[in-house]
Amino acid sequence: MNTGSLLAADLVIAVLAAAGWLGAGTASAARRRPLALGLAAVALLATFARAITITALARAGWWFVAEKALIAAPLSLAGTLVAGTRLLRIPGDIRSTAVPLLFAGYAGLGALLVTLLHGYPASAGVGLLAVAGILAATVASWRVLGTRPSPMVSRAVAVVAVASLVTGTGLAAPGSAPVMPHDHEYRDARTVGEPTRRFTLTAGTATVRVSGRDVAAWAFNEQVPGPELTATVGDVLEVTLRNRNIARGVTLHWHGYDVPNSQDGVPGVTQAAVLPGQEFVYRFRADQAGTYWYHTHAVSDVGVQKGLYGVLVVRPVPVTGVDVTVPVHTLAGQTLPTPRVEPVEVGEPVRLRLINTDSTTHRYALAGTAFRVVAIDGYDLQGPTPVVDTAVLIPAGGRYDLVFTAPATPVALFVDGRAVYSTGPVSAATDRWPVLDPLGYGVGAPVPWSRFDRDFTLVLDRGLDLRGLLPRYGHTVNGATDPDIPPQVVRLGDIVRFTIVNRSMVVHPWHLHGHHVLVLSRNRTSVTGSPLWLDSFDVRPGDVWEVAFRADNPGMWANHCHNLAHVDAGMTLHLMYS
Ligand SMILES: [Cu+2]
Repeated sequence: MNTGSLLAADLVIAVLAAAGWLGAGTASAARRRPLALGLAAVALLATFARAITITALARAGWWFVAEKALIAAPLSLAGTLVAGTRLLRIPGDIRSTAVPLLFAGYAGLGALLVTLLHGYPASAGVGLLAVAGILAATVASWRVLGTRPSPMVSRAVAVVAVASLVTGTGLAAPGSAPVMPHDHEYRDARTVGEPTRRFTLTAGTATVRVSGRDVAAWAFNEQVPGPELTATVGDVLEVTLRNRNIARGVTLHWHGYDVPNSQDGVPGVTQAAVLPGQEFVYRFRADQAGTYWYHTHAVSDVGVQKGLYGVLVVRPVPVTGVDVTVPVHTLAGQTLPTPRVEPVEVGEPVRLRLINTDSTTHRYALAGTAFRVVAIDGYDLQGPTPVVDTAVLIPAGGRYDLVFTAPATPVALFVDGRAVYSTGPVSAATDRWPVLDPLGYGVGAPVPWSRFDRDFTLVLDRGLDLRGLLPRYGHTVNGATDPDIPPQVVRLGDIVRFTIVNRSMVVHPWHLHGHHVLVLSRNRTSVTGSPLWLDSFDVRPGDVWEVAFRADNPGMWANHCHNLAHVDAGMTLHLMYS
């Protein structure tokens, strides 16, 4: 069982234990003796099973069990002891076990809420709050059931509950938010030389035709995707962004392209959002060949999804063969691009540049030919070998370049089972194909660094965010949401290592701006294949990724989940140079 499944199993068992104790308590209050004993037995079994899941999770890393070991385990133990000792005395009137059983239930429920609403890291304040809630609920049950404890017990419980509540809320209250030293003197990068390629992108609302139906979109130059920007290595690109009528503003972020910080297009960090009637000129040198894309970073959750994105391809010279870009996107429930058939001559080399511009992972399957994955996220792989009848999973924002030699028979590319590109009719059951693991593909090379100047751990989770006007259920990093996640500070030249841990139940496609990171390991297994320099990678539930990079691009960089709805719910922080 992998860690993600263990996290899910542990949650189910915790719910079962809490529900079992609460049900048993309610049943004994109603004098339903067999039901009460049955439910108590279920709860007891679930509690023992949880000892196993927590122990197994602890082996995957302390991040996965911190609050379970420090808060849930002691509470469960106390609940089980109180309820168990009372049950063992086999009372004549089962009703007298109601409050002890309910106490065990409140203890389980309290611990569960700590995991679901607070998560990582565990804190004494949250533990005390849970204790206060459990004691208050227990005292209330005593009163309701009329089986009052002795006045001394009552008084002791009240004192403990109030003390816990006071210290708990005190400790759980937000500290002062770290000051974000935003650099508002947006530097401009006119020093890269005279432009050799000029483009103008005008953002505006538009009606586009998708699968024969009119769809309201936001578009660059009234098309979704926006114009494909192409360049040759060495070109200087100048892209003028104009905003016709997108009220919430637009910017251009060059996803995966490690441009100077001032050209990175993150509103509030590297520039102000471009409002209707305004323009902003981006200029940078095309030094990296490969497959990239651009998109707005202003209210990106809405803007990208509605269509403010396009392809950026930088080619080395000379180019031979067929070169096709396939930017997959979901617009109004329809998958773009719509299927198309392209004639290709037999024996011709074909390169498919697959781009996932959505917020969730897509599964790509190339049927009818063997192929090689020659590049991921714009970086060439070493020694890619041919594979056949194998699918690839591309994370949100990620790119894979597939290369094959056109066979005499048709070839088709399926995305999540639907053909988006073909050279003729192909029927293939691709959904059972194995998935290529890039960490073991191609020829390996040693990691270029033996020591790391900075080490950061990012624990991804969910949690209740009480800092705004309305409480929201945020996606957290180390227990906080944007803008309260402390920035990561590095110096120019540092070798920086990130450990990224996902203890939530959903995938987080991680994306650091301005740098490609070298993957060191995933779940303690080192990379055995080609070095992987990524800018977008899926951290699945239970995953622990270790990645590293050289801090060689000064500035203030966004470091965030590329499920853009998660960014909206707080999952973004900054990497800054001191
Ligand atoms: Cu996410």
